[in-house]
Amino acid sequence: MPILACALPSPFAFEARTTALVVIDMQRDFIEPGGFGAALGNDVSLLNAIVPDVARLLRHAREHGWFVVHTRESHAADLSDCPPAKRLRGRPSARIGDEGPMGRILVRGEPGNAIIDALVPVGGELVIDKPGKGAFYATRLGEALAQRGITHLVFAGVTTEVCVQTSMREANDRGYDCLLIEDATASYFPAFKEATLAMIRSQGGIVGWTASLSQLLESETS
Ligand code: TIU
Repeated sequence: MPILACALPSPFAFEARTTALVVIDMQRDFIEPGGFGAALGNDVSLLNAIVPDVARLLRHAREHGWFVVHTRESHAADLSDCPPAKRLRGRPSARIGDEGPMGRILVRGEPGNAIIDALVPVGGELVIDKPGKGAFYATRLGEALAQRGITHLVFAGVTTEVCVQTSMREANDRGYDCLLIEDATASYFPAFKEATLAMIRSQGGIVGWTASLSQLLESETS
């Protein structure tokens, strides 16, 4: 059984057959100019920087036979699953459902809503479309993990303090042991990323564990 001895706040042990990698929202809408993240006024280049590490993590999960899940934050074309409270929040340059350079912002099936080419899902992997920030809310993720006997979740993706943290907290409340890979997650606000990592592992791991990608890669080869 692999053990990440250096995980924080304590060693993290897991087995490949009961572990899933959950890659949160590595979509053009958040990572490329012209999408939802940019419409909110963010510098999307900060998110692009983690793509090589997320790709390495994905390769590792595939090689070791973990179940792999990808999520996409997305809404139906008629926006019936997008509450006005979400659509009308703030003063973005374009709102959810508006036409942008990559199609309609955050709408399922539009070019901008796709997972970036470098991290495209392969056969046998689960793709979850989620209307909220959390991966469990209004999705079939819980049932899919239960069906496979998954008990441990390894998280990556964007943004650390929004969809990653929300999903990890939802998973923690559902009884999963959760590990966040520090270099495979990013925020538009680096200070928020650091604060989130600290929150997760505080109080004895109140939300879960964190570890670097190299610590994970070493744990599997030793
Ligand atoms: N705005 C922001 O930081 N994030 C989101 O809206 N969604 C995700 O985190 N995926």
